[in-house]
Formats: sequence, C-alpha cells, structure tokens
Amino acid sequence: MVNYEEEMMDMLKMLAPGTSFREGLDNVLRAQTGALIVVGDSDEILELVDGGFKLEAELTPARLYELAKMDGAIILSYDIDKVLIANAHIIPDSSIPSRETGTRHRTAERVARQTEELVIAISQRRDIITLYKGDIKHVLEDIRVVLSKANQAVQTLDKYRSVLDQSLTNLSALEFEDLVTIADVVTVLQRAEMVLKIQKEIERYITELGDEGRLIKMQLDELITDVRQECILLIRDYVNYDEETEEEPGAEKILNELTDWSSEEMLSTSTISKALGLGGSVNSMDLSITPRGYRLLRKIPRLPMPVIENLIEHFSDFSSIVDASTEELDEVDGIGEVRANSIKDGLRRLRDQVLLD
Ligand code: 3AT
Ligand code: 3AT
Ligand code: MN
Repeated sequence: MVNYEEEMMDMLKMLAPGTSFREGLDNVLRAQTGALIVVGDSDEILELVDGGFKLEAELTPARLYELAKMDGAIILSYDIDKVLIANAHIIPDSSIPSRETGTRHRTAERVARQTEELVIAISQRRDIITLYKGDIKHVLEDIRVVLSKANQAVQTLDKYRSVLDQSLTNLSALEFEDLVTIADVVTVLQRAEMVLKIQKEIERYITELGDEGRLIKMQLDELITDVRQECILLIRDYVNYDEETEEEPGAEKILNELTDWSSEEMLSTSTISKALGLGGSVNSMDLSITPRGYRLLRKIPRLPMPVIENLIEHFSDFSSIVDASTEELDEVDGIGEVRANSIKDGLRRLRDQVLLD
C-alpha cells in the first residue's frame, strides 16, 4: 500500500501544473484530439508496438500536441525528455482484463497492467486525462476541482487543529495536577492522528497542484507547526518500558505506526494504548499515569534538550520536578542557580497559563 501511494505521488509530481509535460497534456485536452501516451521504452514495451515511426525528438508541449493529432500511441523515454515513437499501434495481451470500453482506454489499461509502466490516455470527447500504472487508475482532475478540495481540507485541518490544541491544554492542566489517566493521553493522540492524516491528504493535493499549490502549502505549514514535535514529546512522556534494562523505544517509529497511510479508519483507543506499551484493555483506560515531563519542560524558554534529559533522569517524573526546590534542581548536571530559578519561574508561568485557558 505504501508503494501505491509513493508511485502515485511520483506520477502526480511529474504531471503537476507548471511542468512542461502537463502543459503539453493540457494542450492536447483542449485540442480534443485525444492521445495515448506510454512513458518508457523498455524492450517489454517495444515488443507490443506495431508500426509507427521513430522520432528521437526532444519532447516539447507543442510537439506533443502536434503528434497527438495523429492516430495511435506516442512512446516517450522514461525521463519524459524525448518522443521516441509516434503513430504506434500497440497490441497488449488481450487476455488481460480491462474495465474500459473504448479501444484507447482498454489498450492503456492493459499495457499498464502488462508492463507496470505509466500509460496516459487523453479522451477525445470526455475531456479527461486518465493515468494507468500497474493496477492503479487515476483520473487527473481539473485543477479548480483539486484546489477547492484542498481548500476544504485546509478548513477541516484548521478545525482539527483547534480541537487538538484544546485537548493538549487540558492534558497540560492534568499533568500539573498529576491527574492524568491513560484515556487522556490516548484521546490527545487520537486527535493528533486526525491532524497528521489530513496533513498527508493536503500534501498530496499540493503535489497534484504543482505551481498552483503554493498558497495551500503556506496555509498548511502554518497549521501544522509543532504538531509532530508535540506528539514525539508526548510519546516520550508516556511510553512504557523498563528503564533499567531497555532502551527507550523510538517515539518517531511509534508515531509513524499510528499515522500509517494505509490505515483508513481511526485507530481504536486500545491500539494506541498498546503502541505506547500501556496495555489495551478497556479497564486500563482509567488507570492514572505520570508523564516524564519532556513536553512541558520543552516549553520553558532557553532550556536545552540535554538539560531536560538530565532533569528527567534525575527526578524520573514531571511532578517531582515541579515539586523540587531550586536547591534540588541545582544538583542536576547542567543546572546552576540561575537556571534553577528560571526553571521554577518557567514552570510557574506555564502552570498559570495552562490553568487559565
Ligand atoms: P479513420 O480513417 O480515421 O476512420 P483509422 O484507420 O485511422 O480510421 P483510427 O485509429 O482513427 O483508424 O481508429 C478509428 C476507430 O476505429 C477507433 C476505434 O473505435 C476503432 N478501432 C480501431 N481499431 C480497432 C480494433 N482493433 N477493434 C475495434 N475497434 C477498433
Ligand atoms: P476516446 O475517449 O474516444 O478518446 P476510446 O477509449 O473510446 O477513446 P477509441 O476506440 O475511440 O478509444 O479510439 C480512439 C483512438 O485511440 C483511435 C486510435 O488513434 C487510438 N487507439 C486505440 N487503440 C489503440 C492501440 N491499440 N494502439 C494505438 N492507438 C490506439
Ligand atoms: Mn471513443
């Protein structure tokens, strides 16, 4: 499944608005001549070609348009730099199944299935560009349609993001009062998962939009700042492992598991809880749990990560750090009197801010 998405992204990138290939395809679409374009000139493909004439000419939008006026297929080099053959008749294995009805589209689908290469069919009458590769079929949508879908997704992301922020603030308050349950942590991760999923969807639109996607990209960047980082710190706060004998499990890897492309539905609470090593039974959801403190300590200005690591190693959890006196903080490597004070100060300020919200 991951493969499918990657190939799709590569194809969409190659065909995005702003590329000269897309300009050529759009010209053909407007001219209503239709076209059948095979990208790649492996022996396997050349064996399916009957007739046509060799060109070896540089591919330009104008040339693609002129050549599409002819019957038959156009064969391009893999890097879409050259037109190799035009007016080719292609004869794929007719036993390969096809859902299409017209001969152009049937041929395109069969060639793609037989050779695993990218084949593009531009319909003469239906005003659409269809991509085939292996078993993948994707209709290139009108850029205005993609733009409006992308805008809708950005609005959804905006909503999800504020829901996530709210639940993070809630969690912070609970962390200061040492009242967190597994369910609270899982809820935050579920909301983060929704944000990261829609981020991926928007990134795909951005790829498909090419030059037209710049504004969406800027909006996305703004809405997504820090989400990943917050999640990683959150996971490090709660992931369960034997600190004496085991290495800390990679938070990055756990996060990737939780936001895997292929999982269409939202992960269940028990799956998330299990991924953190916290057990998956319904009853365990109400168990209380203590954060190590990475996420909140990271919010204190000018407190470097290595010092945070030392703090957590020394005190082992967040509430002990909150309760520690400046003298006790002073004992930690990398912390002098000034920094001890600024940590106390920072925590106090953070607490006020969190409890106020
Ligand atoms: P025209 O002179 O343009 O009418 P042509 O020999 O140039 O004929 P085209 O490639 O333009 O042929 O194809 C025209 C249509 O003929 C397209 C398709 O609907 C039908 N056609 C072509 N080959 C086949 C085939 N093998 N089986 C069924 N229909 C076919
Ligand atoms: P349109 O949506 O009508 O453009 P279609 O899938 O209905 O496409 P047609 O049968 O109308 O396809 O054929 C249109 C042209 O496609 C005819 C010919 O130039 C080209 N074509 C069809 N089959 C092949 C083939 N096997 N090799 C090369 N060109 C082909
Ligand atoms: Mn037709």
